[in-house]
Amino acid sequence: MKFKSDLKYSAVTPEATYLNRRALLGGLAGGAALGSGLLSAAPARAQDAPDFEIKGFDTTEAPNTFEEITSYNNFYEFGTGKEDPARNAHTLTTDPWAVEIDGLVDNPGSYDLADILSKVDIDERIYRFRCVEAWSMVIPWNGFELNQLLTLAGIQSSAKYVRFETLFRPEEMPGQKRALLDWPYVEGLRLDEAMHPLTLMATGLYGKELPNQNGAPLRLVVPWKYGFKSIKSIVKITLTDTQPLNTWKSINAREYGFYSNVNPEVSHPRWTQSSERRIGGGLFAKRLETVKFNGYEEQVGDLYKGLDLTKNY
Ligand SMILES: Nc1nc2c(c(=O)[nH]1)N[C@H]1C(S)=C(S)[C@@H](COP(=O)(O)O)O[C@H]1N2
Ligand SMILES: [Mo]
Repeated sequence: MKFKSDLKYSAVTPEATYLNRRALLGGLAGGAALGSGLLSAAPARAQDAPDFEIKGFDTTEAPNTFEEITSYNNFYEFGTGKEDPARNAHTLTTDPWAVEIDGLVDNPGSYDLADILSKVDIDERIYRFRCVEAWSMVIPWNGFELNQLLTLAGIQSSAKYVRFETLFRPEEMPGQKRALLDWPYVEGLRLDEAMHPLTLMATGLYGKELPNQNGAPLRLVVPWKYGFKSIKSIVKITLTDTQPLNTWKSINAREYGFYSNVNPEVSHPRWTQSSERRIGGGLFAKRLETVKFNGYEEQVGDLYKGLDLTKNY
């Protein structure tokens, strides 16, 4: 795998110092000024600083802990409880893994994950993550921009949307033995959303291999959209000219749309989307205000010029 920058310590340093070093490196020209005294300062919790900035690709907020990110999950293939995926997902075989790419591409076929990883640039991205259920986290992902993979596949000019499918393997995914959802889980993006540099194919977090409960070995991350758009354990990608029907919209189109951009102004029919609970904040933490496009309006607002976001929710 190639790394975009040579200032990547995450793979070789423990998580605690990684966070501090990364925060420091953001404000320094190089790594020379790193001192052990500075490194020992604990990062502030998000609740201490409800204001945030997006610098480059990263949010300035403190990430959630590895423990929080890997123990509170939505992955219905392993059960509907937040703790079910961490308990059950160890049964999933993630190696070997291949992704079938078909539809409106010049180079359709089965792409071996190891082969994909040898051709893309792995980056680190600290993204805000907002579930439609109104909880949120800050997650340091590792992964590559989806546009790199789609470019390898050769996008044909008639392609307008990208459809994604999760693995269907009920022997290893016990939730798929029940008719909870119409399996396999399906998601979709408009092609310009899929090509946006923020749209990530995650392969890891905190510099470690992606844990199964987070969608190993390959999952989508679209930080300005509700979490259900970020489909896990992807085995199929199809370029199409028609809008794909995503799983949650197929179940309840009144509550879950195709776009699902984070939007405090458009309530879910059963709850407000104007605020959110940051995981790890504790029982008495103040709810945070939800921000349009989850804080990424400057980067992605132009994609939706002229679109009625109330109708296209
Ligand atoms: N295949 C699949 N992908 C999925 C889901 C799922 O149940 N199955 N849940 C979605 C929802 S609702 C959310 S909020 C995120 C959760 O990601 P995380 O567990 O890594 O935080 O995954 C999304 N991707
Ligand atoms: Mo979600």
